Amino acid sequence: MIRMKTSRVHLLALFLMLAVNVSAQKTFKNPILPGFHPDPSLCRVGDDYYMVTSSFEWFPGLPVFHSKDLVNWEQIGHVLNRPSQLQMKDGLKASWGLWAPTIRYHNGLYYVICTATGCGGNFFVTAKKPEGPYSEPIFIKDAPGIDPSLFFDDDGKAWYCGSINGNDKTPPRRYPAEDRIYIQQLDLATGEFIGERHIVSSGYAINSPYAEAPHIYKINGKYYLMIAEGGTWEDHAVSIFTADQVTGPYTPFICNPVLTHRHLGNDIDITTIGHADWVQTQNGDWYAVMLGVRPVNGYNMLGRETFLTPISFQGEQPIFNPGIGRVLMEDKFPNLPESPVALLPARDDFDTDSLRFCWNFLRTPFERWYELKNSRLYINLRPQKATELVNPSLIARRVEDHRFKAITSMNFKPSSVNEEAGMIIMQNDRFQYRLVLVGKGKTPQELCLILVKDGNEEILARVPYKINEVVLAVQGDGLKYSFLYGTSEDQLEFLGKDVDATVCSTNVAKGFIGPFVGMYASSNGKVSKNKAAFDWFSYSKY
Ligand code: 6LW
Repeated sequence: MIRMKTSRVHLLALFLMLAVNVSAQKTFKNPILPGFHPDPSLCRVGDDYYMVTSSFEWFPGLPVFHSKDLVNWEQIGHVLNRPSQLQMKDGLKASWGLWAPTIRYHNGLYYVICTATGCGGNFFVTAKKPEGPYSEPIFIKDAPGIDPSLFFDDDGKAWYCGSINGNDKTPPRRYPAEDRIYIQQLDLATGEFIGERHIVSSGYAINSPYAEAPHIYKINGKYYLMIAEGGTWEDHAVSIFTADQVTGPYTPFICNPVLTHRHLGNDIDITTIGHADWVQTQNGDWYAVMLGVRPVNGYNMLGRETFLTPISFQGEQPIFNPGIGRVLMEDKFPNLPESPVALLPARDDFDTDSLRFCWNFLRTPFERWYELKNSRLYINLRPQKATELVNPSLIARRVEDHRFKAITSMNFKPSSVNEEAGMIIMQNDRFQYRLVLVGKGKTPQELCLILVKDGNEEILARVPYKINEVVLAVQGDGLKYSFLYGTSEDQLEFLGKDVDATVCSTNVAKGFIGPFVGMYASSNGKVSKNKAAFDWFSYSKY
């Protein structure tokens, strides 16, 4: 009897110990940057971490984030926020623009190197502070290809490492989509290469398409080359090579690819894992960031997002998420002081002097067609349309959640039949929904839900709407969007219920970006002096 009691006490003690242990096991949730944030690159300066991601044809270019714990990130600016730095002119194709930046810190300067696809090529900029201001771009002469990165060696030399298309000057591709990684010394003062170009890899796997996203590191005297291969979708993977000299030869690791989800099938929580960069914490631990997709029935509804996973070195060999070997939706919190960031309210009342960092324009706005005044955002109607490859009067933010609600309150009096203003949710010029108040011609002023699919415009629903104040909303739920309107937030009616949201998926729209939701105004080819006034815009997940 007594013995039993003792063993019960022991059991209870053990249970309590376990419970304490379990509760002490702090975790974090992936993705660490939800919504369209592909091609992450990060660096550590002291106890601070800085990260940049691709922004393609959206302006300002390359958001910069700061974190103290690798989990909680706050946007502190953009690398390219002046039109002089980034000339994304009319005609620049959807999904072109800024691809795959790398951020590094060296001798008191932050360096960001990137490709301006279709608008200048490979360039770098520098800044004294991570949030900027960054310099005007220095375009690198005779640097073909994409995905540039910089490596500073101990002897002070700077090395460019990039991906070159196998058709481009180098001998032709031996198999479809064979790309190569090259390394060449770079003169940072002139943007000119020095010495020979070294082709160091075309991927680990034989027949591996798209060797890209290279980064070089030096650890304990050894050079590590980390690359992505397999292409940026479900076959994506990370491979690692080492060398004794920066220019190679680089030997692939035996356990390549060191990280991929390609063997897990497409019916899992995270696919497409690849394009990684890593960092050592001030405590000696290693972490990698990389892009991934949270699919819904195989559809990529949010674009490629940024994920975090631990690494531990087994001798010279980095093991990504040891014992697990894949990126998890929830994982052990890094051994760093948890530092939550102050979240901005979901609703933007437009009572600031400049737009919040979350807002973006399509291509470079070379003229000022919006104004923040009296706690309102005024958007001028211009002839440019959201269905053209231009800089339309459109201000939008990333959709970051599978279940979300975006609402705005607008005041707009269309003065002719070609005028429209309202809400837009879009991938690009050819795939979008617009919920807009349109002008009065022979018919009364009306609210229209317009679908643009493969460039073809169709009015899905319309309703006469005589007042000039309107609340517009889009609600996302997995593969469906619902569109609502009304005179106030609590009196909304459906104009379209559960319509097909896959129109705004990357699978259907193609390209490399994710969906954006925002405000839009156009006079559709005609000159206009009219404006639409937005009182507030709110975005939240539910
Ligand atoms: C990026 C490259 C890629 O430059 O996609 O397919 C490009 N691979 O790494 C855009 O993110």
